[in-house]
Amino acid sequence: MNIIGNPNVGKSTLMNALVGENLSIITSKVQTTRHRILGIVNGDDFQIVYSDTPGIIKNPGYKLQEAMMKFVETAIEDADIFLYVTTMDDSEIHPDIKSKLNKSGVPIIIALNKIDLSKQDAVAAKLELLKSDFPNAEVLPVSALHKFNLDGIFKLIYDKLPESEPFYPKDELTDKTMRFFVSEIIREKILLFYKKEVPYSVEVEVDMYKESDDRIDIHAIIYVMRETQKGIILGHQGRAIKRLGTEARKDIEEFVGKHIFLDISVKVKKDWRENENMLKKFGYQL
Ligand SMILES: Nc1nc2c(ncn2[C@@H]2O[C@H](COP(=O)(O)OP(=O)(O)OP(=O)(O)O)[C@@H](O)[C@H]2O)c(=O)[nH]1
Ligand SMILES: [Mg+2]
Repeated sequence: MNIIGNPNVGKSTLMNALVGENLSIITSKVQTTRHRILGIVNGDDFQIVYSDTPGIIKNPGYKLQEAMMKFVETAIEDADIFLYVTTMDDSEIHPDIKSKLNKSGVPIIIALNKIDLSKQDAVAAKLELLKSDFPNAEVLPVSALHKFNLDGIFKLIYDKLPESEPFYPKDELTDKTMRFFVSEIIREKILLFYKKEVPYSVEVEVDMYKESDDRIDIHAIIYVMRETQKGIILGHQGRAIKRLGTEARKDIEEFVGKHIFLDISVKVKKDWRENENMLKKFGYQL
């Protein structure tokens, strides 16, 4: 059940709502999601493996973006159902993606998201257009944010699920580790609190995660590309990073349900976005 679409259309919001957990981070900025993140839902007689992906970047500008698009390519190849997400004001569907989906022979569901922002007439016209783009698809208006018509999406998916043994154990929620989710929560705060190119110049690594009975000690490293960006992340007298740490800690505590000690360092790693070894270390495939 692979979710794909252009940046910022609400793919992650939709996956989280369908899974019922905040697995993917969500912000109003494009390119929030950088990885492929699985969310697994189990019922008595079914297992749905949702796969959130980065938004499609038409012309990747650096290796990190190429690696993000690798995740999209893989998701196009291994889907047994597509959930293509778009909105009223979304840019054109990438022609290659459109033809790949249409030729795949795999069931396609199109979610026209954010319809809470639009008039009904306009929505109806857009649904018709989408039907002509994807003749074999089921097209559905939804609002991931307001949880409108998500049962409609679920029913369509359930009907189209292939017969198969479950891929994952029934108590598994995702394929990602706690370290990954902690680093994502920190990156979400960076997307929220810093402007312009800063969030796109940053990667977060959790290099220590030590759990004891009553608390978890975590150390994270924020990698930036330049010395000036380090100064911006730290802020005047370290105020910016203090706020970042406080807000991230609250969310991590909520996510893991335990008391957290969070320590964050900032390191300059010149042009890490182009560095294959660094990208591999951060979990990207090239
Ligand atoms: N009004 C409205 N806003 C929505 C809806 N769904 C998502 N959003 C908002 O759209 C923005 C982007 O949402 P995301 O879920 O991060 O979008 P995405 O497609 O995963 O974005 P990338 O990971 O950057 O490709 C956020 O500000 C969401 O709150 C919706 O149904 N209605
Ligand atoms: Mg996303």
